[in-house]
Amino acid sequence: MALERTLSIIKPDAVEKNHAGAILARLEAEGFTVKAMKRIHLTRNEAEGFYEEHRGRGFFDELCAFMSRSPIIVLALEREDAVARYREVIGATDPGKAAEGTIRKLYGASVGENAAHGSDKTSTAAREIAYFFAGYEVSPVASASAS
Ligand code: DAT
Ligand code: MG
Repeated sequence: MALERTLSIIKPDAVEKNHAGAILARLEAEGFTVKAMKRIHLTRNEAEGFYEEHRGRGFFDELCAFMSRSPIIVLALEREDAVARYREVIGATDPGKAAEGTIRKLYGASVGENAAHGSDKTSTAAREIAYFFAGYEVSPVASASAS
């Protein structure tokens, strides 16, 4: 299996409830390495740009209002099979349907406020990492084992 990267967001609800540290510790315990990280407060336009693929869907306005209501923590994470493994660790989109022990089950309140974001495939991960991080902010892939 290939070493991959994925984009993780600890969403406003989880940051507001001071769950960011527990979530980061869990991700490290699951074998993810932090390649870039920052805390930012998105504007409404920035949230809409990130979720552009969902524009026009019924939950789009609610989603972008939520994602821009308070700060988030954004991470570029690396491990073997990172995209799929990360989505297993966060669990299903709806916390009510997420498996026991997953991050969304533990920390999410509803399908809208579900504590964490994860890229859905490697091509999406590359776009999402580039959306939040300039090249110099992310450890180069080629030297990943040395950094
Ligand atoms: P995921 O975040 O699991 O990739 P998604 O890409 O389908 O899920 O949707 C992006 C986010 O939009 C999701 O994390 C929460 C919100 N969302 C999705 N479906 C929703 C719904 N039916 N009602 C409210 N919010 C929803
Ligand atoms: Mg998605």
